[in-house]
Amino acid sequence: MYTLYYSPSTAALAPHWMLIEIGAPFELVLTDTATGAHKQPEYLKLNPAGVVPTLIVDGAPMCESTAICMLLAERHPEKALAPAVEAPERAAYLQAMVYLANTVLPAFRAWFYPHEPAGRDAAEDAQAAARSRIEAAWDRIDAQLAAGGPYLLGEKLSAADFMATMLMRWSRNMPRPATAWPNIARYLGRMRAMPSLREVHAREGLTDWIDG
Ligand SMILES: N[C@@H](CCC(=O)N[C@@H](CS)C(=O)NCC(=O)O)C(=O)O
Repeated sequence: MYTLYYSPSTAALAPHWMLIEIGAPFELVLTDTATGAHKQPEYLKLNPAGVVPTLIVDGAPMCESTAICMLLAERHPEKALAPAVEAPERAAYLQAMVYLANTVLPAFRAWFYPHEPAGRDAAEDAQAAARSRIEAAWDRIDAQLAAGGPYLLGEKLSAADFMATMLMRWSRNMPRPATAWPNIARYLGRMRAMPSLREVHAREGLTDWIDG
């Protein structure tokens, strides 16, 4: 049994979606970032950075959306959402997860919280820089999909697709959303056809983007 602390449409979406896809029993606890619930002392004991998501695994809190997705894939190997250690796709999988966590996700953090990198006076420049980093990521992923889709790792769906789709969704109101890249648009058409993605939208009360 897992417990996921989440707020709608945030970095909790990929772990939430994976839990549904896996079919694991879990409890969902709304930690609404709009009301500051993620900064309350009780929650900070679980997640000292005061961000969502947090997953309780066997009674212990775990933070970082990408790591949570990797752990869920490992704990439910029957769902084959991560290549085995000896599989040829393993290196590409690790590379994709770290790239999404280390390059793409922080660029979105700077896009949505542009005062963080260098203060409010530099927010406009920080957001412009974040936008170009995000678009560079779409260039790279679009080329990767063109070279060998239909999923990020090729033939097999993996946890990387849950993270990537969540991040692509976050670009929906940007000047050039990820869907402006043709191979990504085709990829998202396939991901949007997954019933579990529709289900996580419904459970989080999200009505935009899922239908294109
Ligand atoms: N690296 C963290 C980032 C989490 C994060 O930035 N979450 C955002 C929502 S997407 C949040 O909690 N924002 C509220 C805040 O920072 O006050 C992860 O991947 O879990």
